[in-house]
Amino acid sequence: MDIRIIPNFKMDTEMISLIQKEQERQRCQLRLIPSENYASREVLSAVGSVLMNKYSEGQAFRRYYQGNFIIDQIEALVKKRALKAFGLDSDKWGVNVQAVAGSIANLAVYLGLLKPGDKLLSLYLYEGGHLSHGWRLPSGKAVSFTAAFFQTSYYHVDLQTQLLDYEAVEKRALEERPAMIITGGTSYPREIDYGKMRRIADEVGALYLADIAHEAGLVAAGVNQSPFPYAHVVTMTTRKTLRGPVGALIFARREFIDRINQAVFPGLQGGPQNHSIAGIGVALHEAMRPEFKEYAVGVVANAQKLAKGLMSKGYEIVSGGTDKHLMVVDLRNKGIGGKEAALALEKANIIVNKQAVPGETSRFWAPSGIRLGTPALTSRGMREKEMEQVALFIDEALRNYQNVAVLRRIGREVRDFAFQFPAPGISG
Ligand code: DSN
Repeated sequence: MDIRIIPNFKMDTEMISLIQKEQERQRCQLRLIPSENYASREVLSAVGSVLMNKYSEGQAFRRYYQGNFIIDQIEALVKKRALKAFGLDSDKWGVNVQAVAGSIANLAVYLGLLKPGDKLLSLYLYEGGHLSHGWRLPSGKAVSFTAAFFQTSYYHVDLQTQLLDYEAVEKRALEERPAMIITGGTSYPREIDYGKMRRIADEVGALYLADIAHEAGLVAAGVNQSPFPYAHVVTMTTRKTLRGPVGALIFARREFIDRINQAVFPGLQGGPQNHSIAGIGVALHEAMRPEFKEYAVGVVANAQKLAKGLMSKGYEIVSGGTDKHLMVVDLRNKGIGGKEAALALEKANIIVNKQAVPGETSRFWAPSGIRLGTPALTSRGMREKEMEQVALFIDEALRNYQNVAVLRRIGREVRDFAFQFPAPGISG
């Protein structure tokens, strides 16, 4: 297969062979990790372009180095598209497009708006939060730098319903008196009541950060609720449901954006990744087309269908379903660990990740569940009918998780199945 986006890359046969193998893997496997997707050929072209040859520290039209006339126009265009994609008024909101990843975006928010030692309140990691929201091990050891520089505290889901209990969140906020309340993360499968979270933040005098890294594309398409009417700051990554490159966007109300810009550069980063910023711009352009709305509707319908298919086979889905693109399967009733399940599924060409579950009773590296999502499969044109088949593949593989011969046979069937659906950026 040709790597058309980098046509001069023909001499390093060792590297080109590895890239081709990864392309092939992405084409022949069912990729169910909810934070992954397929970027379009146009996004890949922007990211693989000469824009990465330029240094451009500073903000658009206010750079430290010369030669940024074109880069300035690119960054200004991406900012304009970012505000438009989320329906925001530029008099009220600013956006920073330079953070290289979601964790850095969140750190920039804390460094820009808080003082070291201030307290954060966020969702407990095992119930769907994120490392960059200030995770400490139960022993108290800080795992991320966020926890080293800021005090952290957590709110929880209700262990019966596995849903956020807003009264409990309010109680926790009143006890902890945080400087910032954070929502979002990596695996909470339900809509969040952003209005309630803002009211709780106001009650304790906290700022409210909504991290919508996972559901950014669903929010842009209007398929999931928007936090923008309520949050002071919204962060997101761009390579998940938004189908862009690695990168992040930080939206902040006008009074906060300058401090956040300063925290990104010179606070945390040097020259911005202009190629990724352009790729984000292309992805935002795609996300404003009517087909993207259809895509986002499909992502959620597929996730709901897949959850239903698995539940009909006796799998426990955390919170009983999903409002989004992802679900967490608690495997404790099946007598198989999340790690064994993920390794067995990989042998069958089905790629998921092991995942802690609410009320986790096992170790973090060998948790009790797996996490599945539909953004990548939906990008390949799979719909609800195909989700029935995907649920059958998963169930058969998990029932035979110790039988390598059966897993290999399922793997061949999965490969034939996957090949029927073009992979954007590779075969589409
Ligand atoms: N790695 C991302 C995810 O899979 O959700 C979060 O950083």
